[in-house]
Amino acid sequence: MSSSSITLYASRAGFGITDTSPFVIKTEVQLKMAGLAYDRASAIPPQAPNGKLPFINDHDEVVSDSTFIRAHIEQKYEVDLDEGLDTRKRAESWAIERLLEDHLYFAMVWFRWIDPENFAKGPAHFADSAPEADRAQLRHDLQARKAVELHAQGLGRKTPPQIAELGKRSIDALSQLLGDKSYFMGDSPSGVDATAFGVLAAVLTPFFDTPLRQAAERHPNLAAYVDRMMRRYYPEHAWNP
Ligand SMILES: N[C@@H](CCC(=O)N[C@@H](CS)C(=O)NCC(=O)O)C(=O)O
Repeated sequence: MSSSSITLYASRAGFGITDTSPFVIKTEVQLKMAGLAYDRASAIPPQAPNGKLPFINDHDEVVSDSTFIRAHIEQKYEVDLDEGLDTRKRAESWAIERLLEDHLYFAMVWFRWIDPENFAKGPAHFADSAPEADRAQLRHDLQARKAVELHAQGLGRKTPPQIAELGKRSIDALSQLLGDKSYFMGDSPSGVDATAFGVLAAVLTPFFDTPLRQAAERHPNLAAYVDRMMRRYYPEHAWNP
């Protein structure tokens, strides 16, 4: 039994960021925004009820999927992570979240998992704890599963320059939408910032060399935003882009 009675089942810190999964970062930041105490436990996707991280156990109630976890904590603990936002701003937040989670995330995943150099320095190491004799096959299987997922999603059917071009358009749009504000919806952070931070930190981490990172680095407001969010929610983390 955890000391706080909410356990966040996360991946782990890595690739220069506080968790290798942007969705885990989103949920962790939203727990922090809600002011809820929680413990972190490392898990792997097959342990999750829906096969994906994150999930939480809140006093023996298990909730999976970052969006449903947010809805659960807002309802149960009577917090509104979009407090002060009107219906238009809430709609914009949802649209930005979809851009991040259903588009830019997958472009980031492609350059992390399918690009051979990035795969070798990053996700290939997920197999390191397997017996040495099994590692090569496990690495192959992990990458092949991601390729199937990206093919089904659609981006995996495109060429690397096309994936870069589409991802860049999302990055350019995010830079415009943020503008000179401190946070996406204004002077204070709201729910969408947890999502934006998770995906943009994964894009901007210096750990991987990708055209998406280059595109994001051309927007000083995005780099400053990730720095701002990192300092606010993970002041202990050494973020060195
Ligand atoms: N819609 C889910 C997406 C979560 C997700 O895609 N998690 C990834 C890690 S970033 C995962 O666990 N993938 C494992 C897999 O697909 O096998 C959410 O919002 O929580």
